Amino acid sequence: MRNILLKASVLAATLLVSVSCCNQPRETLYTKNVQFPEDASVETKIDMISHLVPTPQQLAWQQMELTAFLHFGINTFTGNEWGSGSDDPQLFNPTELDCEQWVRVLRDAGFKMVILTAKHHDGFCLWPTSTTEYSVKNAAWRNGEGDVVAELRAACDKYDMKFGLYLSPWDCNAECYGDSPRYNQLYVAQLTELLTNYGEVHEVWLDGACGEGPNGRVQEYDWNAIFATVRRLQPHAVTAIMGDDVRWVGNEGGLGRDTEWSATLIAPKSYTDKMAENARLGLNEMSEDLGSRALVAEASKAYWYPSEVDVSIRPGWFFHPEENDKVRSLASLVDIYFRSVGCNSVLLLNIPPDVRGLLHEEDVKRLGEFSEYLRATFAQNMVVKGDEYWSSEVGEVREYEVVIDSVVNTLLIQEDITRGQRVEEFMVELYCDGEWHTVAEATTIGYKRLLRFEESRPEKLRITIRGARGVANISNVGLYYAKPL
Ligand code: FUL
Repeated sequence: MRNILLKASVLAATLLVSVSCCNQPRETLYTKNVQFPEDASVETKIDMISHLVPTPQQLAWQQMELTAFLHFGINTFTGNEWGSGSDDPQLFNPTELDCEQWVRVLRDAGFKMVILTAKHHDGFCLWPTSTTEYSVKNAAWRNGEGDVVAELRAACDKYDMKFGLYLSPWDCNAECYGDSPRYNQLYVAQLTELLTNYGEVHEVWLDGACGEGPNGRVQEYDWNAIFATVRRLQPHAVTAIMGDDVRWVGNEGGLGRDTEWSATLIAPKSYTDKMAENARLGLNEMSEDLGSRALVAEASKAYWYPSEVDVSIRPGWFFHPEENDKVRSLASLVDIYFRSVGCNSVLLLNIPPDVRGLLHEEDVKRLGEFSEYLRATFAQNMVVKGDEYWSSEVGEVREYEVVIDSVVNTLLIQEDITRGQRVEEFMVELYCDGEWHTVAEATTIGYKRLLRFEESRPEKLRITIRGARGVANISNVGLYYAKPL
């Protein structure tokens, strides 16, 4: 009997799958980038960009939502933001370094990954590299026997935290900086050490800062060799900023765009042969519009290049004791969350360890408040069946029941980006006191969109997809109450 029942349920499941397959014609998806045919019409290009999807690692990265940045190095001990490369390495001497404290605090606050400045622009290396003497090997700390990268790695393993690295291309200490081939070799050797000896690395963060070497020589980076090294040694890592998986949002103030396309027309800066096309389209990371129909019409190629919002919890990136009373308020952190995670971006929040080698009490306290606020806000979705998948034609409207007597002021909506980012415009209405009220009108959704509005006690919610590139796939809709701060 059990066997017959089992067979019957397997058959039913198979039929269901095939029915939904028959209903939906097979779609061709383009992973990470798509080249438009030369003679493609605007409609064809729009259709193609609507089928542009992330790689599995870009998707996993987006789903993490919260990453912590850890600026720590010689600057922590000199008070500088940008070191000159000539500070005595002996100065690096945290008295109570405890990477487990960092990771425990960050994990409890909801962060899924940490990124450490293994080397900042000053060139000081937090691991005992064989490529330079300017490292922890020559620090007072543990008589030169320490390795911050290894300690953080071990802490991440212990607390199940993903691990990422920042390795500044600009290096004020390296004597060969500006002697391009020699420095490129040194840089690739440093990357090789980091990506070989410290387990799995999930994000490699390479910024675009580029100073002059000794005698005014300008360094030309060999991005092809650099990214080939990352792909070879850590094929599952995403590469950020100069890399082609994760895009800098364009400011350091925590401000994502209202209209934030992950399916963009901007080529990553390390694609040097594409810079003429960026210039022709008038695009840089700061441009307001990176994905409109007008740009699609002009472009020859599109990129899945989602935004990361990097911002510090303090005025500086590195720890400065005089900023202990300038840690961002809870209201500021929450605003940043709504403007980053709530605007189709990942939040990369910097929390710099102090001279003891600990996350400072003020920052720890604020992170606790932040995570408690998010937990309380998003504890219960007040929309009934908000996670029912909805494939919507343009102009379609969907009504949802709301849990009786709930007071709400925040909408959450998500697109299934594994089928592309498509929504261009949508409207949110609430049914209260016998009438529909428009509470929000917005443009893009992407992985996640959060919208705040006045406190209401609705019976029903209505979403209208006013504009989209083909069928929009909405995977989740929610209503919540975010306590005003
Ligand atoms: C920039 C650097 O110049 C800053 O010091 C900081 O590291 C920031 C995250 O990236 O390019």
